[in-house]
Amino acid sequence: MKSMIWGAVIAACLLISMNASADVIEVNQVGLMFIPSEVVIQQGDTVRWIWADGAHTVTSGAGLFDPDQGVLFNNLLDAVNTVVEYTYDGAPGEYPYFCIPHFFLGMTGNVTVLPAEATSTEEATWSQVKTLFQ
Ligand SMILES: [Cu+2]
Repeated sequence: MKSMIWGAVIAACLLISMNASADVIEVNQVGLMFIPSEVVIQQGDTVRWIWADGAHTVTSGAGLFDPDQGVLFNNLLDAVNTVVEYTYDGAPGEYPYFCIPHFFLGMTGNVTVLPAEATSTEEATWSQVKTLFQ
């Protein structure tokens, strides 16, 4: 019985650590592509773009015709700036981005931000753990 309880506690702690901490999701620049071009993250997570070669930008927006392009971020991704990071702590939703010089060659990506569930999951898990000791 005791080992079952401790198993549950350890499982609960693992769940908490998985959900409560903000993640960093890596996207690689490979040629004229962002790989993976589509990522799904949680509110508060950070996307890290990693340069490989050439000169690129990581620019928020749906493209060069988007009047809101670059509002959230507009960074060089090149031999000097080899890593770009952005933490999506705004509203959940779709956040397209692109590379300015290669937009017309299809160098685009999208980040889907889901609502953060960390707090509610954490509370639910702890209430389950507490019932084991009552
Ligand atoms: Cu590019």
